[in-house]
Amino acid sequence: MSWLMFTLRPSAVTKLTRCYLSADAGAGKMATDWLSSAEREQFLMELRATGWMEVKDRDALYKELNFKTFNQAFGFMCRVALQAEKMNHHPEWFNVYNKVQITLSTHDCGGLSKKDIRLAKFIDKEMTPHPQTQS
Ligand code: H2B
Repeated sequence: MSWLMFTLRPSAVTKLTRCYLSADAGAGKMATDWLSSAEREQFLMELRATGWMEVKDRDALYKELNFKTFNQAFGFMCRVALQAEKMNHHPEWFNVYNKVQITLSTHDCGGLSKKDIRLAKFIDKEMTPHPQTQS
């Protein structure tokens, strides 16, 4: 592994390091965001089942969400934005009226990481109607 560090450009090494290990200062624990190929296949299978698609020519996930109203779309975006801030991991998204188009990828890694999976699953949970609102 050490030879790899000397053959890669410093910026690439920084990116790889940032991607592979992200220190969670609050809990003082080191968490790896790196996806193993087995984890990647499993998570992508789960997310495809809920409408996520892999982006062509880029290691990223894409999903299009339609809401009844702009208010519902924007309220959803507010909730996801708060979660993104909490995770320090942000979506690339576009909103027109009741439609939200979301792309997830980890810029520090140049591709998908566990953070994208976590945020995608949070988004899917936000889309599931809560029992008390099913009136
Ligand atoms: N969001 C995403 N999608 N990828 C990142 O690599 C990323 C991010 N990095 N949000 C964070 C912010 C980084 O730029 C800041 C400096 O911690």
